[in-house]
Parts: sequence; structure tokens; C-alpha cells
Amino acid sequence: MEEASMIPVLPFVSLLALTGAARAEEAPRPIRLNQTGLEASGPKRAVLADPATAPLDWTLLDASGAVVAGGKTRVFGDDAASGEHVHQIDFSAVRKTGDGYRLKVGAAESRPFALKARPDGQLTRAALSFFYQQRASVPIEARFVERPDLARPAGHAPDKATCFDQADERGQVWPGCDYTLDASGGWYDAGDQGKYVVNGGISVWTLVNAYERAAVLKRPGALKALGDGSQALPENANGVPDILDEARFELTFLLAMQVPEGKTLQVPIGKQKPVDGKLVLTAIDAAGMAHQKLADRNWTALPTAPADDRQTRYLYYPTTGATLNLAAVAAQAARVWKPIDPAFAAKCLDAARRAFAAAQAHPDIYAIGPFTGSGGYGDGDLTDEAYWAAAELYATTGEARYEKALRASPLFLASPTAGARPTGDISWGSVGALGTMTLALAPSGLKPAEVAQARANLIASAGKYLGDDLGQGYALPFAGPGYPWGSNSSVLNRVLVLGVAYDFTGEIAYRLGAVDALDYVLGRNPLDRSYVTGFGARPMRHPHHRFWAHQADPAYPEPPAGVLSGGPNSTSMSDPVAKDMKAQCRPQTCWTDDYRAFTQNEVAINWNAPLVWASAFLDDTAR
Ligand code: 9MR
Repeated sequence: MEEASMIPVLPFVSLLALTGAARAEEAPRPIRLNQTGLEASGPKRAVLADPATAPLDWTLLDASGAVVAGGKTRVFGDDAASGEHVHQIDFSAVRKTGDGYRLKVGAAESRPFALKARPDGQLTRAALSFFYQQRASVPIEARFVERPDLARPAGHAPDKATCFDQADERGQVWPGCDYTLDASGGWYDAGDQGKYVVNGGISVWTLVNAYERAAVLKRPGALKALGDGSQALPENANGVPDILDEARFELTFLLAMQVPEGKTLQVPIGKQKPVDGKLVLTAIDAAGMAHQKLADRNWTALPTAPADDRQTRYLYYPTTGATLNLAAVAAQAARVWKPIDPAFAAKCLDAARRAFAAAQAHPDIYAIGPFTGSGGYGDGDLTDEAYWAAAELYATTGEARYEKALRASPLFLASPTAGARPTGDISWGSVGALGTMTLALAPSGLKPAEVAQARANLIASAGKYLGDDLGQGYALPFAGPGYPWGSNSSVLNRVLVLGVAYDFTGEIAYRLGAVDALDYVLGRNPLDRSYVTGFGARPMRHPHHRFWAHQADPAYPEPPAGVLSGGPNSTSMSDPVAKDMKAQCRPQTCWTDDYRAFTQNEVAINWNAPLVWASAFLDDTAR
């Protein structure tokens, strides 16, 4: 039985990961490109850092050393984001497959690389496995992971907690509550073992949207890649697409974070400044709201395996932001699961309705409590969350009350650069574009002209991203100028917008922008670094993570393959490694492969989710 059950679990990247782990790190090279290989029929670009101001000759050699193509570099010149003088090499005209290709420019030579029909399939599978391996309250089984040392006993099983009733960082003692919730399951957020409704929301949405895109647009390849049996999961033979099984694991936790009926809680209303270290708390009927987070009283040491966490965990007071995140993803789930599991869909819809109503009744309860032991995910502008939740509820139900909220929003049909009031790039705190993406994709009661407008706005944003791409030496659709915490996710979230622009228009330029984003993350960057573990010649290896903490303590495992580093961070340099880099690095180089560098090298569910979306999209649309 054991043997048989191991069969569907293919060692997808184990060879890559094991050799990567055993090898000493490769030296960086001056010619940089996607280290996992380029699409045989797709765009092929590399970047060379070189002071020459005139174009240089490049040649492409095959594995036997024969010249298969050649040309002149394009001098880009000084590039602010990298601090380098760079040349771009475009060899897209080469249409070949195989291993062992090398680019040469004078004495500079790239590492051997592959040209493949579809380079990104393995990446989707590995990137999705991250979520399985972040699961709380269940054991991580050896048969579902690539190395035995990645298996671990269940942490926080069960994950039950009552409301925080201790002193916060300012000394204010919180009142607690008269109940305990069993919020077992869900994913640990990141390198820490907190579980946050806000960040769970965008992460679930992104995974479920990758599936909904494939379903609505009838993409058989993507449906198969994300389908039942595609992943190494306990649920991979239950007749339900595996990406939805994974998302449901988090949804179960999110639903459990909703305040029960009949509960009154003391919360801070409005954007308060503490007076004498205290926020004014007001009793509200909190039924239907969602607790902001379930997290440890104090930060645990790194390393700490989940099962070894001895901190008391608490529910932290419900916020409007968390409540709207719950409303949005529960409404999305109600739509997507309707044909798959109507009872679950109905449960989600009921939760979404109650959450939305609670958020309307309590629109200004912000995450402003200063609590040690967990992150904040505080957001002072919830216009986008409210719009997103209304959009999901309207797409699912078609009901007038949600339509009214939707149309009244200043963000109606807005995308990251278009619409009445622009949202920023997609991120945990900027989710307006998610609502517009849903309205642009899912059939709803909107007029055809409005759906067309939603699409046009997203396409306009994608066009802006392509403009950014043109201005970057490393040719990525992100212009900074600062690189924020989790910048790799900022880059990859732009792929969602570029991806739908390609889906809606068929214009290849948008897809090229998406390829550029992944090329950057997988090696075409000034550090010659693949920011994804187990992928490429110089992958990230030492994340800030309490279990994959081999660098901190050899008794703990190296990370599995498919985990994305947050990436360069030139804007919040507060960790022990980053603080010494202040004013010493250009935005794209403010990064270190070091477990202590939590502002640069942590990993997180909202960062791996767009990696799944992007690689699934590129794999699906490769020719
Ligand atoms: O991703 C978050 C980033 O946008 C914020 O600037 C940063 C500081 O508030 O927090 C990040 O989120 C962290 C969260 O608070 C706790 N778990 C780890 C997350 C990733 O670092």
C-alpha cells in the first residue's frame, strides 16, 4: 500500500534540488538570463553588464561549441535599478530545443542553458507544493515532499485560541472574550507561524483565480496542470482540482476566524492615536466580523519547528480589513465550488454575506493594535477591500445590494492605473484590481460595455507595465524606483495583469512582458540569482524560515524547491543584514541569501501565490 501510494508522487524536482544542495555555489557571470531555460518558440533575452558604449558582437553556441546564431548587443546604458551599464542581447529568432547552449560576448560567457518547449511546468507544481508544506495542524508527510527531512509532525494541532487578554506593547491590557475558536488548518504565513486573514485572502484569491481563469476560458492544458492528480497532496485523488484542494485548506481556516453570532467585543473604532498608551475600546456586536489573526504571544526563535512552538496563541481583535478579505474570498469560493461541492459553496456564501454586512456596519475598525509576536497587516485605506468584496459578491449572486455597493465605489472597474481612483500595484494592501479582474472574467450581470471597460482598464495597466519594461536595463515590467518588501511579488503580481491583457487581446507583447517578469525572478538580474529555491544554477538557499533553517542550525532541513524569496528590498532595511547595506546597494541588489535577512529573504504565501499564477499562465500559453 505504501509503495502504491507513492507512485503518483513523482520526484518532480528532487534531482535538481539535491544536486543544488550538494554543490558549492556557482560563481556569478556577467551574462545573465533565466537560469531554468528559455522557451524554444518564445522570447529569448539576456543582459550583459559591460562598460562598452558601442554595440558588441554576441554569438550563441550549441552544446558542441558550434555557432548557431550571432548579432550585436543593444546598448541600454546606465541602469538605475541595478547601478550597472548594461547591454541587452535578443536571440528570440533562434527556434531550437536542447541543452548546453551558451552565449558569448568577447571573453564573457554565460553558463550553459536549455531551450525548451515549455520550461515552466515543473515550476508550477513545485511552487504550489509550498502551500502544502506550510499547512498547519496536519503532519507533512514524507510521501508528499521531495526529501524525507522535509516531513514533519503536525504543528498547532489543534489550533484553538481565545481573544488576546494580555498587555500589548504599550501596556494596554485587552479585554479578551468569552469564547475559543478552533481555527485549525490554514497555512503558516511565511517564515513565522502566524495565520493572518488579510494575507490569506489575497493568497487564496490568486490560486483560485488561476483555476477560474482556466475554467472560464476553457484552457485544457491549465486545467490539467492544476487538476486532480497534478500535485503531491493527500487530496490528489478526490475528483477535485488539486489547486482548489489546496485553497480550501486555507478557506477552512478563514471561515473559522469569523466571530460567532451574538458576540459583543471591545474594539478600537476609527483611526485613533493612543492617548497615554491606550486606544479607546468600544463594545460592538461583532458577529460576522473576522479576527485579524491567530498568532503567537511572542516571536519564537529561529529555528522553531511548528510542533515545537510553545507560545500561547491568541485571536486578535476583528478588523474591517480582515472581514472584507473573508467576504471577498468566501464569495469567490461560493461561485467556484458551486458545481463541485454545493454544500461547501453555500456555507461560503453565507459566511461572505454575513462578513460583508458586518463590514458595512463597522467600516472603520483598523489593525492598529501593537502586538508582539506577529506581523501587522494594518491598512488605513479599505476602499479597495470593500470594492473587491462587493465585486466578488455581485459576480456570485447578481444581487442588487452588492451591485449598489459596487457602483457606488470610487474604484468601480478600476485597474492599477486606470479608473476613477487608481489602485496601486496588486499587493495584500491593494486589492482593487482583484475585483476588476473578477468582473472582467466571470460572467455577471454587468452590461457588456462595462465588462469591456473593465477589460480595457486592465489592458491599459498592462500597457503601462510594458512601458516600465522598456525603461529597465534588465527588461522587467517593474520600474521601482524603490524596491519594496516582497518586491519579487510586486513584479509577479504584474504578471496577473499582463496575463489577462494577453488573454483578452491575444497580443503577444503582453505575454512577452510576463516572460520578462519571470526571467528576472529566475536569474536575469544583476545578482545573477534565481530567487526560487531548487530552480536554476544559483538559487536562493537560505530563507528566513523557522523550519527550513539549515543555515541557522544543520539539524533543520534546507528548503524544498519552488519557494520564492521576497527579493530585493531597498525601502525597509531593518533586519541585521540589511541595516549594514543602507546606502550601499542599488534597489535590485539590496538582497542577501541569509536567513537573518527577514526584510529581504523571507518567504510568504502571498508571494508564492503569484509565482504559481505566473508559471501556470506561461506554461499554459507557451506555443
Ligand atoms: O509583506 C509584508 C510587507 O508588505 C510589510 O512591509 C512587512 C512589515 O509590516 O510585513 C510583511 O509581512 C510579514 C508579516 O507581517 C508577518 N509574516 C511575514 C510577512 C512577510 O515578511
